[in-house]
Amino acid sequence: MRRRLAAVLVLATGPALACDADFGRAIAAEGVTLAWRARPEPPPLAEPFAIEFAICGGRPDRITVDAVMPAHNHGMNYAPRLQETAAGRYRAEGLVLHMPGQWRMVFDLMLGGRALRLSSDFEVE
Ligand SMILES: [Cu+2]
Repeated sequence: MRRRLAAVLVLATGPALACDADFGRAIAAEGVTLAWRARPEPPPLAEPFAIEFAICGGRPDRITVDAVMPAHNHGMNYAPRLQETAAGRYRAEGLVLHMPGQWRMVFDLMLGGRALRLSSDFEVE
């Protein structure tokens, strides 16, 4: 069984954020928009990097962030750390993509008892 190395954040209730983030990569589903960017951008190969993201349209109770390679059915070898940096703004650090190819950033949100998965595919060279 594959180890789970996703970052998990459990949140107190608070205000939802207005959709004003210009983070470049956006995913929208079921009335929720998640905008994210890598730091540095694009995500590097085999070097630690961070992502910043903003969620609007709802405030999750719980967030899980993971990066996986769908073609190879594996994730990362390191567990990232996730924190809320401002209302509705988040930063995950310590992600490492150890192989070139197609990766998928996966955000699992719990929103008022509803599970929502948002994902975004990108290439790493
Ligand atoms: Cu792989």
